[in-house]
Amino acid sequence: MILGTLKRLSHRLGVSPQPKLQRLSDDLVHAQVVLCLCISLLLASFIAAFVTACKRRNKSSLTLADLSPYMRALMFFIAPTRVAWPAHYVRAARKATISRSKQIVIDLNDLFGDICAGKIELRQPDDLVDLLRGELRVDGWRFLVQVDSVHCRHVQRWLFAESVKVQRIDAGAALRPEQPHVWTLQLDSVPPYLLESCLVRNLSFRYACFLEFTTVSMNLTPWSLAWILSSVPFCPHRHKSRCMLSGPSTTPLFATLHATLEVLARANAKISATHKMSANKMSADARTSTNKPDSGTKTVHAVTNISAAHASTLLAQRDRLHSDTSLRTSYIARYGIECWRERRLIMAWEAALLRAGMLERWSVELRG
Ligand SMILES: *[C@@H]1O[C@H](CO)[C@@H](O)[C@H](O)[C@H]1NC(C)=O
Ligand SMILES: CC(=O)N[C@H]1CO[C@H](CO)[C@@H](O)[C@@H]1O
Repeated sequence: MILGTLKRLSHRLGVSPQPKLQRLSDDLVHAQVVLCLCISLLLASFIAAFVTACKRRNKSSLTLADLSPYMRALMFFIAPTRVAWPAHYVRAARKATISRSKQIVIDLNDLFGDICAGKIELRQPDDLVDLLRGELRVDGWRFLVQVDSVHCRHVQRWLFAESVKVQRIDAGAALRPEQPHVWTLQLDSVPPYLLESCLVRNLSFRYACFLEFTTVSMNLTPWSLAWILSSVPFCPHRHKSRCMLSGPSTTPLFATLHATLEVLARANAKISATHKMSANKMSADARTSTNKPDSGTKTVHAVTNISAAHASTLLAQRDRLHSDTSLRTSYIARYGIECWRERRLIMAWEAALLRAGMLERWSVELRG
């Protein structure tokens, strides 16, 4: 524009533009042409890229052969029970293949839902140990478990509801099969604020007994992914409330060995105090009695980490539920096949958590 005005001005003045000015205008025109060329080249390459992207998307036509490395790795962990995989596995395979992430992301809810519905099966419950540790790798593919925010909110809501609910003591007690005169008290479903009174009442009468309970490992931070995965056996699940005798319990999520032993010490002190009182009364009533009344308190004889043994017990029960025909038939008749599948999965899950060190099972041996 400036050049144009200059030219017009010089024309009107009857002077030809100076050669220097002429060269300047030529250079400018040259630069403009180069710029135009650059822009059109850029545009062209953009269009080309867009078209290829579109083509690739149209061709979500990744062939089965393209997906097969993913599917082969996935098949190592789970097996479809029907001819076709549920659609979301194929979608995930496509996504991972396009992004070349080499990751197989397993959604917790999908996994439980598909197994309960009988669409897929675990190949080896043992693989859950590595999966939960985040160490399951097949052919360079890494398996990850994912928990969505909906599941976390469910757990939060359940914890809150349990914390305001008035609970009853539900201490399961059973004779030990290997020592038929010794009792084991299962503390997992005793709410923390009732634990002390439960121990006072139950221990006063028993000479020797074992306390057993599960805790989440101290190494896990509450609400971390590992913690949420560890809470699965205790949370209410699809069919769990119907098919479990003891029902879901929040106690193991916050119990620690240390805190439980402290409560035990307080319970012991109370038992000892009541015994002293009754002993005093007795000796006042009958001074002739020479029998020294027993103090009633218990001493901790041993504290044992029984995680590995408990995991084996769970796996054995899981196998029995599968291979013992009469047990299987009656279980399925009573609770339904989906519940049966879920129960077996949760047993395998809990055993894997114990073996991965995410849950711990403790046994405290008490002697009078
Ligand atoms: C308890 O035993 C399990 C399995 O043997 C082990 O992974 C875990 O680290 C042990 N926990 C403690 C606190 O010793
Ligand atoms: C086995 C046993 O005696 N369990 C008892 C423990 O204490 C609670 C609370 O009193 C009882 O309900 C259980 O029966």
